[in-house]
Amino acid sequence: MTENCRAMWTDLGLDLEGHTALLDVLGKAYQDIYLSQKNRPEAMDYFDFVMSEIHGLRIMELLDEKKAGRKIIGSYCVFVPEEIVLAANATLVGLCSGADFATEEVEKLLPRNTCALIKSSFGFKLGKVCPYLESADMVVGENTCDGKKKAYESLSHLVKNLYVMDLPQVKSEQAKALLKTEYDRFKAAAEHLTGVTITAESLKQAIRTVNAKRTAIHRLSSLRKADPAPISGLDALLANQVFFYDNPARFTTSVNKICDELEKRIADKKGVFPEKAPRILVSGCPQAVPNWKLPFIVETSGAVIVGEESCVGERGTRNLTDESGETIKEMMDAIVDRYFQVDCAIFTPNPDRLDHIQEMVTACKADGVIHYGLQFCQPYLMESIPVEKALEEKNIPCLRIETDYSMEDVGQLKTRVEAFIEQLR
Ligand code: BJ8
Repeated sequence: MTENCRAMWTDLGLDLEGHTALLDVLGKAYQDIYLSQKNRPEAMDYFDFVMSEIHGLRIMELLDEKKAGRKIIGSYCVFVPEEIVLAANATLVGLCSGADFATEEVEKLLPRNTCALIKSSFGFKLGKVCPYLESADMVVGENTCDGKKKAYESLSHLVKNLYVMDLPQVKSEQAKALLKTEYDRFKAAAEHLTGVTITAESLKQAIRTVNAKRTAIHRLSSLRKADPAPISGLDALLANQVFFYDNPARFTTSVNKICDELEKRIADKKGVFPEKAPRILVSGCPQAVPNWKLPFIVETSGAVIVGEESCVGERGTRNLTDESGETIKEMMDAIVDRYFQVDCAIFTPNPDRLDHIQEMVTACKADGVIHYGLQFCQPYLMESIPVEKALEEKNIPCLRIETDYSMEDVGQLKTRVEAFIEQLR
């Protein structure tokens, strides 16, 4: 840790002791989980570097952007449109985290039986350990699940620049009109924050930039269809996680570089796991950095994860925004069309998600599905039962797990995952 970083974190108001403890745990987990993998693509070096500097160089870059007049907007959900943020001359960063922190303090503000994702957002704020949150000029909360929307009421007392976006919960024309109204309101708020008026040119460029990011991820996903799998699920998940932090153009180049390497590996029939290793699709709640618990268990038990039906994965990146619009109105409509297809479990009914899971099983050539539900996440836990039923009807094995960010259940999970993998063999 350089002196420059320490000074930067102090200026941001971080608690240095707590932050150092967090980085130590993160560094150790990364070493044990990621760097211990064999036969990784060389291009993953870039992602190793990003992770080693995730609270260092990347934060310096963001602060440099701020000095140059750009604004930083933080978000907790894939419904916050990066296209609008970029077009308003701001940078979007993801704020969800995948580790428990300051739990005792958190439970003074939130019920114990709140999902780990929400609790960790509070923990990172209360413990003053997130430089992204502290750099953000605006933090966007969204009315999605009940847990999040009520939590933002409390978060508004801790984060002075919180902006709450309303979101529909059904897929009707009125609901789409609500999304449109909310995206127009967000566009105005982003313009107000940055002092920059979005133009047709800036919006078009922003749509292209975000589409390029998503297209690179699509390319990566389709290469994971190969057997033997050319990349581990852990590494692919990491790319999907870094999607929320990195400079968009650099991210796109880096993912494409991995893909170039994977194409060669596939041609040489080179994989990270032996041919015919059981292939698993993970479906359910988002897995934010450093929540690598499930893929680590799966991939140290002899199976490979070949896709993530998740917001840190396919659900977040599946659709592109139509680039053909010429006016701001046409492009804003295209953005609404694109995001309205996101099949988060907060929607009712939500049949598209069932279809998408089955489509992904076929596309990824998965042998089975693990439904990943965070404890106390009603939307995804509720949907896990119809998901399992629909898969069983098609003779696709499914394992439903419910867990949190702690390591207490690792042994028990490993036993269940190993038994499931045996069944797939
Ligand atoms: S679009 S999945 S990113 S809301 S795990 S907080 S649902 S209780 S994260 Fe999400 Fe947007 Fe939907 Fe995607 Fe609530 Fe469940 Fe917790 Fe969750």
